[in-house]
Amino acid sequence: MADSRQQQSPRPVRLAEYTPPAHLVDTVQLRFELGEEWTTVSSRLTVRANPERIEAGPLVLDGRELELLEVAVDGRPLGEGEYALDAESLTIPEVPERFTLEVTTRIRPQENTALEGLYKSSGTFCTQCEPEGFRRITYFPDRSDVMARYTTTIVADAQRYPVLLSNGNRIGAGTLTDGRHWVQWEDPFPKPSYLFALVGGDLARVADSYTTMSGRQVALHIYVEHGNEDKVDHAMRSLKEAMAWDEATYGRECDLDVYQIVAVEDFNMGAMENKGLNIFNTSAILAKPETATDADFQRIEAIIGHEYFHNWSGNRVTLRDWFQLSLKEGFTVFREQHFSADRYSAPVQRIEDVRRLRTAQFPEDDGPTAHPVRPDSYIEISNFYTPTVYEKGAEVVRMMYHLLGPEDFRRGTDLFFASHDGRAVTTEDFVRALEEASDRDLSQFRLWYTQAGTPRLFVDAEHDPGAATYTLHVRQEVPETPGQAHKQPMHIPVAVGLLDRAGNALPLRMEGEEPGGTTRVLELREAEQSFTFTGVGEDPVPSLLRGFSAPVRLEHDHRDQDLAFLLAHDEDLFTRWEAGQELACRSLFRGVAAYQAGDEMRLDETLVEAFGGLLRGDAGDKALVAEALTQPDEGYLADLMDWPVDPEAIHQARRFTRARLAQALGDDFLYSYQANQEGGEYRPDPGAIARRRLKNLSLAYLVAGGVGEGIEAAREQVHTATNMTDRLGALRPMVAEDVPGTAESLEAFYTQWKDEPEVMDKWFAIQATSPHYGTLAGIRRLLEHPAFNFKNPNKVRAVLGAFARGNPYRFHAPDGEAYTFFADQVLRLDRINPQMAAALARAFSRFRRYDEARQRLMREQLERIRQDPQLSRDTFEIVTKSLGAEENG
Ligand code: B3K
Ligand code: ZN
Repeated sequence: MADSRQQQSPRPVRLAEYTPPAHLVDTVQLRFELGEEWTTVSSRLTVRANPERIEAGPLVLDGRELELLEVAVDGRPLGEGEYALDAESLTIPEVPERFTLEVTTRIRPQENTALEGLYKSSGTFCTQCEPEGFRRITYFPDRSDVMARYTTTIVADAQRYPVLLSNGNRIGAGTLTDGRHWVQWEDPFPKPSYLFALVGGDLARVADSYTTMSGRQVALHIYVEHGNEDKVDHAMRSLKEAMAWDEATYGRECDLDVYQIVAVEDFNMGAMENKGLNIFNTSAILAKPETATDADFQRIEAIIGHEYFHNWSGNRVTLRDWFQLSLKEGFTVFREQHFSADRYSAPVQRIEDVRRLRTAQFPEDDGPTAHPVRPDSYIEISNFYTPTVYEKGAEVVRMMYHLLGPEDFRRGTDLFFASHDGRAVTTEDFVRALEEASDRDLSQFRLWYTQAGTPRLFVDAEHDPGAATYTLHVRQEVPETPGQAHKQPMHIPVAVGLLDRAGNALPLRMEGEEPGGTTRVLELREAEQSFTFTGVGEDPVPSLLRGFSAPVRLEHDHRDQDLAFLLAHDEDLFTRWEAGQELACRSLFRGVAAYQAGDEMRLDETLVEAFGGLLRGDAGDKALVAEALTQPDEGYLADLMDWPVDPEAIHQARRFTRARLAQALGDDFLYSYQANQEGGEYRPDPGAIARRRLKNLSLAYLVAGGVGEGIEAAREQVHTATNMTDRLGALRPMVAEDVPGTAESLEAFYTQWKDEPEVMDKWFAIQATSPHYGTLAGIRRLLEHPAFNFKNPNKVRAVLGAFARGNPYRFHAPDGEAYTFFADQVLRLDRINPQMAAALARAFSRFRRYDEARQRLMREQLERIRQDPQLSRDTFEIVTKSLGAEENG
């Protein structure tokens, strides 16, 4: 069975056991004969012993689920006794110093549902090789520190597969007499096997071009299914923006003659940065106003940018081994976030980055699968494409950016790219380049790569009116995480400011220093440290962790009034938002306590005033106002709640608060709804996006509050909307509240959009996350719906992923039936797509955060999954780690 784990437990791979490859490969010639029953892959490699190794020893190649047809060394086919095969490798004991190796294998892409290696997505052949998919195509040293030059010939039926693509430049093509044709590609850049890509299908091409800063022409080709040509304008524009941004910001120029992107419907993640041939999930590329929301437009631009930026951070300079994954991912996410901040609003971008970090990474860092940004070991590397490696990794790079300042950071990245171009390196090489370029000592800072767990900061303030000093006492604690009991104090940049009682920012001065600006970065290095500001006559309000200067959990006992004050006055827009969220969380937790005690829930006046002030104020940045008015979600509240998490009380308190706020501020929400209407053509520019956001947020509140005019407006808007942002902006709150007319609107929406898979994903997700439609019975119905497809990851994410993550109230229903059902789905999916199954299984990993009854129910399901004799390595790792931490206490 695909990927099945034999009875014994798989052995972890450890960073400490890294050794350079025994053999290097200089050139790879591949020939693919794509067929309906099978595909034949012939490879010809020039191999030599690695001079860095004293003795190369036998040649060991990785390979999984391959049918070996022939293997030859220097043209001589090997007999049976001359090589050894097992489930994961091909070993040739005796090989010369230098030789050519020829291998022919047969694979069945049309049966590949794991979507790793070569597979078919709606009739199109495509590949996904990162991290270890190439070994499902042919036998090869499938590791990122083996870099070679590839020439690829693809042969296929000319009618069915007119488009045949691979990395690099097209150097030849022809037709065969049997109705097949061939195309040959040559990639001039040496690359690791994980960046190999191939596509074969009947696709439409949209072409454009870009002139680089040195005047080179790069052809830009985006391939989509016929009929989707009208949905790539935005992606194409975004690509050109990204290319210009990387030139201006990092001095990085595109090194290709042709940059190709292909959209496929079945894809395990968003997109993949294969050299010169990106492959994208359709959901991460296709957009037109009628079918995509503002959020989709922004996400597409970010992902297009992300994959493009990898051309330097990842491809030109690649990874020595998979433990270094954050070298490319953390850095590239940071680059992507910076790009988006420059394109839209920097503070709003920061808020969104932090929200993602807190909802996905903080819980991971605080649970049984916690691991450092640079992990020490893994069972299945596919499980390590995590929020920690990506998002926390980006935070780590961001902290260095701010510690060094933009100029020195740029000098550092220039040095990094120049000294490691064409090589496979480590996070250590990156940090060292930044140090060399800046004269900063980052030795203690490196702990961010090796220590897991989110540091907690406790801040106490002391004002001495007599001496006119203000002292911040800061204490840090890094919590214990699996395998790391004792932690060292970290180097943490804490940006702070002080406000006087009129709301003015105070110029900051520390003992023996000239007065500086109004923001000061305190560099915390000890477990406990105090920082004293002088010339502070009146007791100020501290503004702490401005811009979220470090990925930590900060605790300071601001009074509610001080939070409202910061929300209204702070010059740092992130901190304003943060104060509003903290205020909202406090109010919500008072509601939780009341609900649990059976008392009446009450709405806090401070919150009503603060929110009313935001709505009525003439705050320039509407996007920021919308962010501030957005309630923290149930998952985030669960993460903040002391043991045991009570999903029901959280749900009820949040629902109550939302409805009461809407009632208390009904006129303001109605006014905001009307004032932010706009006619004219849809444009995804920052101003229009912000207005729609505020308008639809107001609408959602009104619907939640049962305000008649709001419900009417939503019913109307869902039909009359001319873009998907507004249509969903009305439908989503209707489905969340199940107001009269919802079922009809859902049906009408389905009829209108059933042929648009990306739109259907939204239709599924809003139901799966609704307390009314996302009940267990509702989820079962969605899985049986004709538009659902268990083999399509987008559909699985839209229903099962959305249910577990976005509907904790129903997922954690006390009878545990949803748990049993969900575990059934994990097991069913594990046979089809282990990566996706492992991702879903994470829904149970923090079961210890819940009450005894729910714990027992979830543990039972984890045990049941673990006992499956055919369980994949992917799911096995997640499930055993989840249970293991429980056993170890
Ligand atoms: N590098 C890919 C992720 C590959 C994940 C493989 N399971 C996409 C990205 O981060 O750009
Ligand atoms: Zn990436």
